[in-house]
Parts: sequence; C-alpha cells; structure tokens
Amino acid sequence: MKIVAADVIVASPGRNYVTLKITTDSGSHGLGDATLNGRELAVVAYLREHVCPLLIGRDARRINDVWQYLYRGAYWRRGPVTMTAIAAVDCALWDILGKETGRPVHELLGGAARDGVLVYGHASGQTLDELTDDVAHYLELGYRAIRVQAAVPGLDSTYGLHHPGTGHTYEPADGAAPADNVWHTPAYLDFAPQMMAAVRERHGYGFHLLHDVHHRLSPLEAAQLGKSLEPYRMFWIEDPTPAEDQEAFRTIRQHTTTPIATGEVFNSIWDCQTLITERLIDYIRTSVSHTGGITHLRKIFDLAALYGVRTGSHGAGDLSPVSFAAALHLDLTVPNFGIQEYMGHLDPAGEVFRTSYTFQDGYMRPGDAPGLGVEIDEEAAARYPYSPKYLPVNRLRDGSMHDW
Ligand code: EZ4
Ligand code: CO
Repeated sequence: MKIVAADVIVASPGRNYVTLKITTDSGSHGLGDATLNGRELAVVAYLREHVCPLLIGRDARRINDVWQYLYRGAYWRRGPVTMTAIAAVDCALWDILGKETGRPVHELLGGAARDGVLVYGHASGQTLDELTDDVAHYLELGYRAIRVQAAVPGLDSTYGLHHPGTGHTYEPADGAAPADNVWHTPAYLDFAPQMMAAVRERHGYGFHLLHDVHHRLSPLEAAQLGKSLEPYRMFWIEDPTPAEDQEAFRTIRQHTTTPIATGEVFNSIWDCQTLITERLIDYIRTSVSHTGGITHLRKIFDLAALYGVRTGSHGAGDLSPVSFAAALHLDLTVPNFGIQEYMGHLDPAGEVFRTSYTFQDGYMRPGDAPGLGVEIDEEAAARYPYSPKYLPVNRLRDGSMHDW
C-alpha cells in the first residue's frame, strides 16, 4: 500500500488549523493535525518542502519505519516544528491503517482498557462570582473535573479567561502581532488560594479541581503556591515553572503534596525523562500532535507507567479535532491514564471537521468508526483562509520579559 499524495490543508474556521492528508494507491486517505499555534506556517513549510516529498512511494503500513526515517533519519531533529510535522504523518498513517482494516485506532493499539475517558472542562471568570457561576455551569453539564482560572486583581489581563462572546472556550492567539501582557507574581500568589477557597466553599469537594499556572513561577514560588493550595485538594497544578528546566521540579517536590502536571510544550521523551524517572511530576501532559504522534506518545506513556506517573494530555482548542480524536483513542488504551483536557472547538470548526467522538456524564469516547473517526470537508475549509495570529508575550512591571 503505497503513499501517492501528501497534501497540507491550511484553514481558519474560527482559528487556524493545519491538516495533513495522506492518500494511498489503495484509495484510502488519513488525516493528521499539524497545527502549532502562532507558528503554523513553519510546520507547513517543513511538511511541504522537506517531509511530503519523502513520503511518496513509501509503504503506508510501515508506520514505525516511517517514524524512524523522519526522526532518526534527520540529522537536525526534535523541536516543536519537526515533531509536530512527524506527529501529523504518524496520526495520518494510523488513520489509514484503521480505515484499511475497518477498525478504530484504539483497537489497533490493543483495545480499550477503560469504558470512557475522564475529561476536564474550563471554567473562568472576571470575578470570583463569575467563576463560581461558570463552575456551576460545567457541573450541570456533567463534568467531573474542572479547571479554574480567574482574573488576578491588579493585573490588566490574565491567562485562560473566556473572551466575551466566544462561548465556553478561550483563545489566547489574537492579532497580527503579539499582545503585551503584564505579570506580577505577588498579586497572583495572594489571589490563587482565595480563588480555590471560593470554588470549594460554594461547590464542595465532589469534583476534581485543576488549575494552570502557565510556566510563570520560580521553583520556590511554585512550592509556596502548592502549599497554599493543599487545603483545597487540587487534582493538579499545571506547568508551575518554565518546563524546560526539569531539575527545578525537585524543589517543588520537596515542599508540597499538591500534585504537579507538566508537558504541553514538550516534544520528545527526552524532554521529560528526568521528570518521569525521578518521579518529579504526577501527570505527563504531552500531546499527541506536538510529540511525534501516537507512536512516540505511547512510548512516553509507557515510561511514565513504569514510574507511577499518569497521563493528562493537553487538549486545548488550538489542537484540531483530528488531534483530539487521536488523543481519545490512545487515552482509552493506556493503563496509566489520568485525565484528558477537553476545551472543544467552536463553530465554524464543526463545518470543516466531522467528528465521531461523544461526551456523556463527564467521560468521552472516540467512537467505533474505522481509523480516527474524523473527516475534513475541504470545500468548507477553503471558505476559511489562514489569518496570522500570535500568542501574547509577558512582561514584568519594569518592562523585562517574563514567561507567558
Ligand atoms: O496556552 O494551547 O492547558 N492549556 C494551555 C493552552 C495553551 C495553548 C497555547 O497554544 O495551556 O491554553
Ligand atoms: Co496549559
């Protein structure tokens, strides 16, 4: 079964998505998500100029060999652009294998190890009243796990809040240049325990509570935050410190029992080797589309299983429905699954991507359609041309750059 075409589809149904479509001489095609938020065209160029020409004529069934060829066969390897491109190829080949064999990808991975995939939704608010109302909304929808973010008093902008009018999701990438945000750690460290207290006071402890710090603290500040949140029994705090410094997590670990999750910016098993083997984190959050696809992510998850680290993959709206479906198939099969982020996709994304996954009572299921179970409507995609958008940048009050 030879690959005869590999096409890159760039579209912006609500936000930018890059989709790789691989076609075989047997008439099958498969999809992979190649979206890298704010750096979309770098992946498009890497695919179109350097990867797609190498795929033509290769056997689509040899997923492991194609992966090794694109990773090990490249002298300049790793990094988000390369690994997102490889992920798109890998997911598209799993999709093809599923369609050719008539089976959903989770069956090809050894079959379901659970009945459903626990997901967490995103509640936020400009005030604590707005936040706790939003938590009520998610509880009514049936969510058993909820991430909470609220505007930090004294800051002009805060990460992770719904834009007015966008419904229950948020979109940090905006504008043809990065927005300048201002960050002040003391204001945040004072506010975070008040936020969790308000949520637990109104809604109790009958659901999992999560929070994303988004890489902003020093190790000791993160330890202070973890300690101050212990009474609220967090499911996790996410990305407490800039994630490339794996050793930094030792300090956090020494001081607090609040569980730690990280990994959405990682691209390979080498990025989290120390974190996992030294048990410095509780949840590994790498995503299928930024970490080399199903083939590589399952290796990370297997390493994590050996050390009692559970999974908690990134599932923001800037990962397309193709990526989300791939995540659900893998989540269903791994023994050490923890939780899956689910932000959803707003229309008109639904005009472009037809999905078969479902949500019920706080759990999601990928469905039994052959392959990944997502199709793209290319005519609809053509109606939504690419529009450049940037993620914000962060500065401290004195003007110096800070992690966003
Ligand atoms: O800011 O995916 O947990 N979710 C996140 C995301 C990231 C975006 C960046 O593109 O941190 O919202
Ligand atoms: Co995050």
